[in-house]
Amino acid sequence: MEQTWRWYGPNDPVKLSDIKQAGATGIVSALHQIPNGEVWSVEAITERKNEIEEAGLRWSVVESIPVHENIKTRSGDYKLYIENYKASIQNLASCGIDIVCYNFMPVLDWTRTSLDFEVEDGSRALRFDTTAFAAFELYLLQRPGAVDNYSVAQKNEAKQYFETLSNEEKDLLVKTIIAGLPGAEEGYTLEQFQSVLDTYNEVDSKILKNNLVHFLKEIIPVASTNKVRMCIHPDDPPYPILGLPRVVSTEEDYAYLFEQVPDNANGITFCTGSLGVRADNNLEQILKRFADRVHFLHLRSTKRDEKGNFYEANHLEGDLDMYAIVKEVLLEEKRREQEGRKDAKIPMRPDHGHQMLDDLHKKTNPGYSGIGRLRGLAELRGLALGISKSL
Ligand code: CS2
Ligand code: MN
Repeated sequence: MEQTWRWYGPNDPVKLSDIKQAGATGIVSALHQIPNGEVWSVEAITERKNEIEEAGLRWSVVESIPVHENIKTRSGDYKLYIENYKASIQNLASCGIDIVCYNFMPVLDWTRTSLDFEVEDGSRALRFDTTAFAAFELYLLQRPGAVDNYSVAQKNEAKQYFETLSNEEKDLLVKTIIAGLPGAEEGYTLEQFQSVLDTYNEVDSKILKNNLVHFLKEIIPVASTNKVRMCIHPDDPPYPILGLPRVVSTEEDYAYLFEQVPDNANGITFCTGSLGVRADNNLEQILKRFADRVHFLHLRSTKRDEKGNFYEANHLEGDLDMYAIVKEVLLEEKRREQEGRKDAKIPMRPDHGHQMLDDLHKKTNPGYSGIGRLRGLAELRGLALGISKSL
């Protein structure tokens, strides 16, 4: 595996020199300053690339070129945005950057209800609490239709929880959910948020799936000709929320996308933390089935309970068997080597990490503090070394 690290660019509190000390060799980055839908110019790409290379690192993966909302709903200027997307892929290819991660989640990228959940050792993790989320949409957002998505018991529990919240806590919950986590390019106010949700009134999962396939049929041939591997990140959490459809959550979802657009440039960002939230997702099976199109790995773990709440666990703990996952990845890399594939080394990053030690007193990007990810990367690196010696 190529050890990589997500870097948000010059404003990231974690510097390229820190990343080097963490032992990563590859950088995962995006041009967050460019508004969604616009073309990434060769100049802007080159500037970022040079900065990374001057630090002795390599820009291995783009995460993400955001997909404009109009493409997801197939409305407005979606045709222009698709053309722009193709141009960005071509420009990246001309600069030698050939792996692009993206997602197709409506409105919100990854979603949590708490960014500072304290785990047993005193470090802080990101958490999704179903009751808090219900309280948000039932009583703060007051989304029409939300009442039909919950049982009487769930509504009562959400109401009780809501009544314990101070005004500051209410504001924080709203902010946590809709103000945009790092990597999500858009943040909203409550009013704006409801109006964006409304743009999906006519878009059910069948339509969203079609829109995704349509998008893939447009961009994958361009990626393929330019030798760029596209990798779609799964939904996080991997089930519908806010009455919005979700179409990249399960093995079947992926199977459908590859059946529709078989080119190997149509690949996966295998994010164990996202997929692992569903008890019915068999991660080892998904990985085995689609191994040859896993172009990028996000390794982390989550711990869920019977109510669907989950928090981000330490990388080698939680619900998933990281040993089995990493072993399967290393076997796939061996297969690729034997086939003479140039992409035998798959870029991997410790997806998120806990806020811990000195970082508890610093302003950090939620999930993307330095020390927690350093711990994650170190553990994963050791695990991989141990397994590879025994293969
Ligand atoms: C998140 C997302 O779980 C994750 O990786 O950090 O920001 C993710 O990177 C994007 O959804 C991928 O497009
Ligand atoms: Mn991820």
